[in-house]
This record gives sequence, C-alpha cells and structure tokens, in this order.
Amino acid sequence: MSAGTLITPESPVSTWPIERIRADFPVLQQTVNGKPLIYLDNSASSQVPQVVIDRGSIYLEQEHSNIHRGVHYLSQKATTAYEGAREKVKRFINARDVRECIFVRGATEGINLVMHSYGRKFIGAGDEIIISAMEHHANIVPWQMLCEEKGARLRVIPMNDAGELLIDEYDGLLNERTKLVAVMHVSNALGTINPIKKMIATAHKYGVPVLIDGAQAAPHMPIDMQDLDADFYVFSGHKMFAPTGSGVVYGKLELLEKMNPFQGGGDMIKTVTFEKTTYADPPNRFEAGTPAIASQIGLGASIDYLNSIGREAAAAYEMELLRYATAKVSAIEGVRIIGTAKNKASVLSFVIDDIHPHDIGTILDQEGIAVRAGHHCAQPVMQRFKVPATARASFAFYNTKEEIDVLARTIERVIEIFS
Ligand code: 7TS
Repeated sequence: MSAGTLITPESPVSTWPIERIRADFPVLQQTVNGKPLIYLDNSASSQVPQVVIDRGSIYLEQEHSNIHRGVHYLSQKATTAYEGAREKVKRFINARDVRECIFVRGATEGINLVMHSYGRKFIGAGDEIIISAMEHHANIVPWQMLCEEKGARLRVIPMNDAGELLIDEYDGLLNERTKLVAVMHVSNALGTINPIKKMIATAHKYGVPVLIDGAQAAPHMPIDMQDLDADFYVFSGHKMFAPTGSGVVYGKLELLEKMNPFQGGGDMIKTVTFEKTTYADPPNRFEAGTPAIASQIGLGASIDYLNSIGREAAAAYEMELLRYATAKVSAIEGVRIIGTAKNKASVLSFVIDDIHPHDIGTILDQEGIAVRAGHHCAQPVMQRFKVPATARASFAFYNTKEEIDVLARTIERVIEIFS
C-alpha cells in the first residue's frame, strides 16, 4: 500500500483486538462526569500507551542526564536512547539516512525551522510560495511572515465544496517564480487526504521543493519518504501516541546541508571563537540546546508500539470507524458534515443548524465525550465553508463503534434540547 491512498479493510476489522488495545491506554480507563470517557479528540492530541509511559519513566528513573556531552555512564545511556529513537524514526518514515531526521518540539516548530533555515536563505523578493486553502495556521503564518520580510508572495490552491484541492489550479499556480510548495498531507479540520505524491512530482518538474505537514498523517497511515520523494516532512509526537514536546522534521540531506542553523547555542556548533563560529552537520546543526530527551525517547517507544500492533491493520480499523460514524452522524436530521472528500482520514467535522459547536461540545462533555469544537486553527477553512466553527470527532484505533453509538445518541439529545 502506498502512503496517501484510502485503506480499504478486508478482514482486519473483525479481528482487531480492541479490548487488548484499549487496555494498553491507562487514560481510557477513567470516568468523566460519572460516564466512561469517550475520547474523540485524537487530532488534537492522542493518548499514550503504558509502554511509552514506562519508557519515559525508565529514562527519568535510571538514565536521566544530558546527551552528547558526557563521557559518564548516564550520559552515554541517555545519548544511546535518544539516538536510538532517531534510528526508529528513520525506519518509521523510510528515510535514506538518519541525519535526515531532526528532532523538534512538534510540527509547528518544524515548519518554523524550515521557514527560518531554508526559507530565509533561499526565498527572496518576487518569489512565490504555494500553500493550500485547507492549511492549519502552522503552515500559513510562518510563510506569511517570510513573505512580509522578503517581499515574496503567497499563492493558495483552492478547494471544492467537498474539501478536495483543485489539482488543475495547483498545476496552474506553479511557475518559475515558485520557490516552495507547503501543503498538508491530511487536513485536521476536514479529514481530506491530499494526493501529495502526485503534487510533489508536479512541483519537482519545476525544480520546486515541497514541504509536507504530516501532523495528521504520520499517526494514521504508513509514510515513506523515499516513495513520496518529499523534500521536507514534519510531524508531532503528541498526535502519535507519544508525549508532548516531541516531533520530527525530515529533510533531504542535500537540502539540510545547505541550510542555515535554526537557533544558536550549545550542541549545534563545531567550533566557537569570538570572531567566528562554525556549525555542526545535520541533524545537530538544527538542534541547539538540550532537547526534550524524555519525550523524544517516548516517540521512539510509540513507534515500537505502532509497529507492534500493525500500522496497516490499525489504519484499516480507523477507516471502518470513520465509515460507521459518517453513516450514523449524517443520518441525523439537521446535521451537516463539513469535509466529504472521497479520500478521507478518520476525522468527522460537523455542524448542526442553529446550534453553536461550543454548545455541542459542552453537552457532549457532560456525557464524558471529548470532541473539539472551534475553528481547529484553520480559520480560512471555516470561512470557505461559511461556518464560524465545527464540532469535530477524530478517531484512533482504540475507539469503538459503541462509542460512536453514544456520540450519535448524544448529538440527537443536543438537537432535542435546543429545539
Ligand atoms: N499541522 C496540522 C495539520 C495540525 O493538525 C496541527 C495541530 C499542527 C500542524 C500543529 O501541531 P503542533 O503539535 O505543533 O501543535 N492540530 C490541532 C488540531 O487539529 N487540534 O488541536 C491541534
């Protein structure tokens, strides 16, 4: 299966060991407002399995020390664990070289890193950067800041009413002034899976590098850097069953080698004198100061966990949940689903006539159901669909059809309360 394609489950759903999987996640075992927690806010942050928590505890209890700088036992153990996590990331995304994997705090910091280190060096007055109409603010604002600083111009790929990018329009936007394409793999507000492999190939015909915001894709589908041929790919650990403060920028080595540092400080230098500093090679050049060591080690453990449960089977199960939820929720009178792309990940955004999404979210919370209500840091998407906000249920492989039944029943109650 190639990344970005719709996964059609054959047998995994009936065989998915949901009870065993749920038992791996301690946070799911609690009640909220006297009701079993139904956690459907996975696009914001997913939950952390016990093995990942345990790996973080081992670091804190037995290995806690700084990396890359001690000859002593603990520092060597911490360095081995941290660099081991980088190796796991490399295999997880099928990068060619471990030096292509930079640790950052999350997708936002990753995009800002590429903006500062690549954009400020290689993008200038009159140049153009292409983004899409469905981007998260994290993949809009940094590019706007760069455009303002350099006198460059932002071009936006439009989308249709289903929330699918208009690929012909994209082709028309690419020209000799284009210096970067920055698009999301999967939309957090709509669920759309964009045809990024094709989009990357088109940009490359113009010699234009492509940054993919993979924050919503990396946790939910296999991703393969060599197959996609992305120039940059960023994602966050906390959406991927790992702790906050972990994340990755993948960058092709030949690009990283040409780029300026992101931040200055310890661990990113070769030599320092008051006259001149020379910089370390990638990835250290981009990792100034002490990183979130425990969190990145946790990300390595979450990758082990995902591999152990089977990424393709997990993805197939999530697709089944999406199909089930879409059928259930769209059958409720007065509910409108925002984001009906043919190729979707397990995100269900919806609005109800005359009821504000915050009210929906509040009533759902009273029943122990966690959804996100708001603009999802994608205000241009809300403007495009002429809604102030949506309620969003986003599923992970530990959710169940029974939870979706409770969601649907509670949405019906919300409508009753407001009618
Ligand atoms: N890009 C996308 C596509 C995202 O969905 C998010 C976070 C980010 C970037 C930023 O990630 P961070 O880890 O650096 O914050 N999206 C959401 C969301 O949908 N609800 O809460 C955060």
